[in-house]
Amino acid sequence: MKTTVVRKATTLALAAFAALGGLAHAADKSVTQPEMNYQAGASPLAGEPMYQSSNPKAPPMTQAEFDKARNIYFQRCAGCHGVLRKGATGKPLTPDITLSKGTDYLKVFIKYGSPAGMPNWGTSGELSDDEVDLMARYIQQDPPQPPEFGMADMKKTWKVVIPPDQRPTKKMNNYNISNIFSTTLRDAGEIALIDGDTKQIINVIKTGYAVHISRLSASGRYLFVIGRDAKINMIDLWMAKPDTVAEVRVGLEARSVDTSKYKGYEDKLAIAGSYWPPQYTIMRGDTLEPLKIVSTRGMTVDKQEYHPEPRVASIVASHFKPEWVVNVKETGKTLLVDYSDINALKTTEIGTARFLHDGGLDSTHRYFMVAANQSNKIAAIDLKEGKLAALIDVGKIPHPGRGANFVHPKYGPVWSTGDLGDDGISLIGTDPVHHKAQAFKVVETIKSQGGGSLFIKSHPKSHHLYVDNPLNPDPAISHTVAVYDINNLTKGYTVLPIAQWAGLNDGGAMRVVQPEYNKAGDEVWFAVWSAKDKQSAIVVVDDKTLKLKAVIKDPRLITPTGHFNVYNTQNDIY
Ligand code: DHE
Repeated sequence: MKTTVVRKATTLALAAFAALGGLAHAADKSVTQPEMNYQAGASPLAGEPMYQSSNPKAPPMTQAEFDKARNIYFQRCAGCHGVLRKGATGKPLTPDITLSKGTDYLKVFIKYGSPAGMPNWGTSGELSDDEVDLMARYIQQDPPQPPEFGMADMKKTWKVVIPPDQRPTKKMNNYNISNIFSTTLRDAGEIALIDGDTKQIINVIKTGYAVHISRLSASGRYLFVIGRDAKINMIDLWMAKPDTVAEVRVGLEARSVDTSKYKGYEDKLAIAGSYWPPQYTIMRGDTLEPLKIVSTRGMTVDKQEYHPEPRVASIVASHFKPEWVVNVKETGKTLLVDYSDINALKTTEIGTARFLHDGGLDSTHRYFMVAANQSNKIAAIDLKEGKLAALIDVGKIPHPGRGANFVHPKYGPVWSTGDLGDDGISLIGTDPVHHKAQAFKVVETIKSQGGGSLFIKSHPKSHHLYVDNPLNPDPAISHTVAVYDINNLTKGYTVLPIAQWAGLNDGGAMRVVQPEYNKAGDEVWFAVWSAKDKQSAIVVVDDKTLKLKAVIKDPRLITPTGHFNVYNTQNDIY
């Protein structure tokens, strides 16, 4: 199948915005429906068998009713309220709280929602009255617990497709592999490897369910991809046609993976964090053989209370020490895991803030800047000293992806994040040597097009800053991207009509997601993300002229979301 590369903009009237699901009542809530959908993504745990414990005080439920409710819970509710209903970004829903409220009260809450952000599941039409009643009874039962996933389970899923001694000893293809892009094809459970030079698809590779992120080994040879179902694919970019050489599942639900990048440990080890069970797993870097599993269950940073399911959010490899930075969401702890001797594992536990999510390194790679999203804070971790440099208050629900680094004309080097919950972009000083007064402070807040921003990007060779807004309810915003001239930030932004440039006209949602530069830093790629049964595309913009450079369309590009340039991801350039 041949990839179509359209080299000029096609004119198109913007297709009607396909509702992301129940927007109608979002306006009167502090959290918009798309934002809620983002937090409450379907969990792969819905399909896991779980034990039904019958609490004699709870309203009766048949096994069939319980199973149906459990399924709905894991599809809609677990993302916010937690697998064990102990509360995450949503309130706890354990029987000690819900039984005293009673079925009628809970039904009203589920049907109409709350101003604090609980969606109106009934009045939005997402759940019928019978389902609302079912869920009100379900949350009064003891929460069923999904199974654990230990070494024996991992070993059963571990597969070395091509052992290291049968792999190529040199690059066997003519691709410029440092400019390949790995594009997430979310709902297909695949990634597309796209040649950044020719814009042709090299291979489409089957991965885990709703695959989430891609990361590179230190050498840039191996690509690691993790699905929401915690399946990792290790892909060898030296093969004549790059493909999977090893795979393993490290749990039942996960989001993060990385490898050892410190000098002397390049490509030796890999690490993945899971949402369920709450743990991280260290693996061999050439085969994914699981070596060690560490639980993250423990006490929260603020109230010092036990939390049974602290999920592992972002992980990044330090360039300063043989360490990984592991961010534990519900306890609000950042762990510096020293991998120099995994049999005598040394961990530095830094108390940061609850609800740690995504983040990235500053331009010197010394500081890891991580969003504690529902705490409206960024934590700056000093990877050289192994301590917290600062906790910085920012706007509502910061969501940086890995953030964007650039040199502010007045305040020097800054790292920046957009927000999901408001229209601010926070620029944070990161140079304590030459700009001490500004270090780890918000030096300026600029305005974005609106809330619903997920990703922001710049490049050392560019003077542009790109900010997306895929979860903004206004299609005029979610279909476009804002570009700033970093030398003239007060001038405001230029809007690029990315979805229109894609030339799609089948009424898809066309959310424009995640700016990503090529290796040279002279073009920027965007996903135009529509539903599984609609056409999507990748749009490439010329960074100098801000004009359309190419559109990549192909029937295999199903629900593209994130895309990761090999060189920039390998070297943490953003
Ligand atoms: Fe993500 C990164 C979790 C929904 C696209 N996402 C991350 C990271 C975490 C995370 C913990 C950081 C990984 C790291 O750096 O090691 N994401 C979650 C969720 O829990 C959440 C809210 C709900 C869910 O059910 O998964 C969620 N994420 C989404 C989406 O809906 C997005 C927009 C589309 C998709 O593909 O699912 C999405 N998340 C991404 C992308 C990154 C990411 C593209 C990597 C950003 C980067 O620049 O590295």
